[in-house]
Amino acid sequence: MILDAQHPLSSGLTADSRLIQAYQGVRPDVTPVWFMRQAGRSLPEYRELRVGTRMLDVCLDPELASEISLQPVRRHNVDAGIFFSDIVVPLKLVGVDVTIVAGKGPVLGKAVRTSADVDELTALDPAILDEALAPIRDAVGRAVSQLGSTPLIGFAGAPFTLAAYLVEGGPSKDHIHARTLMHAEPEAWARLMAWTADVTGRFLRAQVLAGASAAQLFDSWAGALSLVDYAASVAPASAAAIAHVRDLSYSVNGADRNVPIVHFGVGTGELLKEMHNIGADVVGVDYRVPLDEANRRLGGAVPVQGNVDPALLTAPWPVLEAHVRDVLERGRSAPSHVLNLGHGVPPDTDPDVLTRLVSLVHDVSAAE
Ligand code: 1CP
Repeated sequence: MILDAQHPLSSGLTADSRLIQAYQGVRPDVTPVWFMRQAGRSLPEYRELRVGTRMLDVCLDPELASEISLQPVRRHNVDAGIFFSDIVVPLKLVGVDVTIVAGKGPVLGKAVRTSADVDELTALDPAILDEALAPIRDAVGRAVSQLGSTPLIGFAGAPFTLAAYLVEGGPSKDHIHARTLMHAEPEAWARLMAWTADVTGRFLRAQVLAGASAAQLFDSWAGALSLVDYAASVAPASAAAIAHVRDLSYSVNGADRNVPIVHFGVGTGELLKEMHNIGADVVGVDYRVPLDEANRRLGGAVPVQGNVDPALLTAPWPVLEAHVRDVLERGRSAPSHVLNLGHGVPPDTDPDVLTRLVSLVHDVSAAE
C-alpha cells in the first residue's frame, strides 16, 4: 500500500533526512544519532510531567505522549524522535490485564502458562485494535506535526519479547517458563506467537500510517534463545509481525521505497543473520559485538544501528569519547550506520552527556 500524500515520507519532509537515508543504505554527509529510551527518566522535564500519573495512562493520553516524544528532540538535537509508548500498550488495548509497575516494568494479572491459558488469551480479538488504537494514532499525528523534517520512529515489541512477559507474568531474567512452553506445548506456543504477532503488528502499522517514518521491532529478550529455537519457533512470528508494515511504501523522485524496518535485540550476537532474514532492512546491535564484526556476520550489505555501551555514559568524558570514536570507525565498515546505544539510556544518565555525545557524533563524522 502506498502511504498517503500527507505522510512525511511521501510529502518529502523526512525522505531525505539523514536517518532515512542511512536506513535506506545510503551513507549521509553526517552520521545520524538517536538513543533508545531517549524519552523518559533521564530527563528532568519528563520526571516533572510524570508526577502523580500512571505509565499506561500517560501512554494513552495523546497530548502527554506526544509532548514526551518531543522532549529529547528539543534538548539533544538527535536525528530522530522515538514515539513515547511501551511494548505492552497493544496488549492493554486488546483487553489483557497488564499494568506497568514503577521501577519494575510490565506485570500481568495472570501468567499464561498452559494451553487453556493460551485459549483464553487468544479469544481476545485483535481486530478490535483498529478502533482501540485511536489514541496512539492521535498521539503520533500530534508528534509528527511538531517534528517537521525530523523523522519519528514507531516501534513495537517482537512476539517473543511480549510472550516472555505474558508467560512469565512480569520481568524475568532467563524467561524459563516461556522457553519451557515453547517445547512442552509447541502447538499452544505457535498459537500464542501468531496472536501476539497480529496484536503487535497492528500497533506498529497504526504508528506508520499515522506518520511515523520508520519502524523498529524490539526483540529485547531474544538473546535468551538458541539459534535453532529462534529460527524454528520465533522468527516466523517476527516475520508475521513486520508483515503488517512490510507492504507500506512511498515514492521519491519516481522510485518506490519501502518504509524502513529496524530489528533490535539484546545479547543476540549469534542471531544477527536470522534477525535480518525475517525481512528487516536494518539490524540494531547491542554493545557486546563490535560493529565491524556485526557487519561481517551480516554479510557486509546491511545498514547497522548501535552500539555505544550505556555503561560508559557515566564514565569520564575522555573514556566515553574514545569509545564513541571507535564505534564510529567500526561502523564505517557497514554500508551505512546510525549511531545509538547498545541498549536503552540508563535512568541515572546526565542528560548533558547525551547532548554532548550527539555533537561529538555529528562533528567527528562530518570531518571524515
Ligand atoms: O525513548 C524511548 O525509547 C521511550 C519509549 C519506550 C520504549 C521504546 C518505553 C517507555 N518503553 C519502550 C520499549 C520497551 N518496553 C522495551 C523494549 C526496549 C528495551 O529493551 O528497553 C521493553 C523490554 C519494555 C518493557 C518495559 N517497560 C520495561 C523493562 C522491564 C524488564 O523486563 O526489565 C520497563 C521498565 C517498562 C516501563 C517503561 N517503558 C517506558 C518507560 C519510560 C518506562 C518506565 C516507566 C516508569 O517506571 O514510570
